Amino acid sequence: MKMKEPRPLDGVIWAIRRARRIALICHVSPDGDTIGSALALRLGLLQLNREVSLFCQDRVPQYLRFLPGVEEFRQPEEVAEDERFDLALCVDVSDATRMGACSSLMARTEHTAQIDHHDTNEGFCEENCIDPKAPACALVAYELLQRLYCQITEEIAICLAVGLSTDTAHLVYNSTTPEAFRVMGELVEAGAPIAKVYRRLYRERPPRQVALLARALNTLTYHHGGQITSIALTQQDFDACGALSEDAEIIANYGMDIQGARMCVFARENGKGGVKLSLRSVHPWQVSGVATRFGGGGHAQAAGATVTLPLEEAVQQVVEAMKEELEKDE
Ligand SMILES: [Mn+2]
Repeated sequence: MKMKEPRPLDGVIWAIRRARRIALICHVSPDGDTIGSALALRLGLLQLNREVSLFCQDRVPQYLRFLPGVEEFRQPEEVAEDERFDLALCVDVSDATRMGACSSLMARTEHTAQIDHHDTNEGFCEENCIDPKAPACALVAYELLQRLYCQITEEIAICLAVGLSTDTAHLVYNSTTPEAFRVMGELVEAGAPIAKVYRRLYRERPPRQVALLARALNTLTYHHGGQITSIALTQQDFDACGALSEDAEIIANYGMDIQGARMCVFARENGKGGVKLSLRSVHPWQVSGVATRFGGGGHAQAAGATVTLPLEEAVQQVVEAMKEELEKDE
């Protein structure tokens, strides 16, 4: 009899079945997908009477702190001297360096496994379930929880809905599969408050973030007949608003929301003498090549880099590079 191909999740399920103490690890600069998926897994694994620890190198951003269990997150340096784990399970971590300081936990653990959806993931754990077709890691987490016969409670549903919403911009990106809609439907059935998720993730903002956005829009500049736009914020802008670095995440897209814009750059002083660049483009134009020129990288339509140049100089150089990129196609 021919052996059936092992399902990609089988190895991860086996690793969980034989583990008692499990450490869930999120990626640096955490987003809703890594945090939501890990929180959902924690709740599911608690149903299976596992001891679960949650780790992330960076603090969970404010806008995700409404999620159940979020207060359980620890930074790797908070781990007790004698703490050991049977399994480290990485969640939405595209490569080992994306764990940041959490990689130190790997030395305290017997086995390693991961679930992820980045097609660049080369499988750095013993057991790897990587589904590049999944628009969010939350979809893989959902399947895993079902395969473990966990009950999808209202709390689990809200965590997974946040993960799925984050990576698909509430189910509107090109990557959104019919499966993603079906799963979101099931999560809503399980009690995920989809309107609340939408408001918390995309509408509601602290006043300091609105103040920063106002300053950002004041710097909006059109280049190359409006095909390129730029936004630039100084450290002084952040200080004046009492804004945090995470408050700037939403700004990059505004340069892209303008009719006729094909590429945009959002540049901000990073407080360490450098400038952080966020680049965006409208399909089919690509900014990954521009990012590479400045020592960065990323996706075709969303990329970034950090440079050591004065703010204005940085913007000028990126705009020049973008012009060259656009002229290639003309
Ligand atoms: Mn993700």
